[in-house]
Amino acid sequence: MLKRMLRICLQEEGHMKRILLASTLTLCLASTVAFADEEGESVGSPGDPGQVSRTVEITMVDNRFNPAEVKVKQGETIKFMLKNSGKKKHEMVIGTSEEIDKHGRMLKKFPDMEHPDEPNMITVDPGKTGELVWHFTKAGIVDFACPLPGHFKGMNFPGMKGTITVEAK
Ligand SMILES: [Cu+2]
Repeated sequence: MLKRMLRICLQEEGHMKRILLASTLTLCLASTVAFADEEGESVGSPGDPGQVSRTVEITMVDNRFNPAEVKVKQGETIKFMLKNSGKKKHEMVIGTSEEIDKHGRMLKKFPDMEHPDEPNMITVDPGKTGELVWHFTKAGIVDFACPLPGHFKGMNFPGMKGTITVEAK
């Protein structure tokens, strides 16, 4: 997984070179380490589409998720069906609040960045539906948000975000 994340980071670095931003690799490596650390800890891991326990539908509007609170059980693999009913592009990123905040800061710095989809996130264009499969391995609270600039200011502020409560087995 770390290898894959590094490869994605290097791809991102390729995009960045065009706009000559020397700080990118540092930023990118910082977020790679965060994701690797969290894997297997509180947020869970990318889900196997062949092992889906059930589907949860979430509608994205400008700018919130409906519902914004989801309950799952520990051990479940959930297929999130994200329907974008808004007029703007939206994302869903699953992670710890620190990771989501970091992702948001990066998007704020590089708003036009075309980043490849990572396993914990999905970008959905207006009128489209996207899928994100995630395996919830540990009981607790997992956060999600749309970190696009203007949609979200940080996990401690109101905005396009929600929580997934993972109930213990
Ligand atoms: Cu959004």
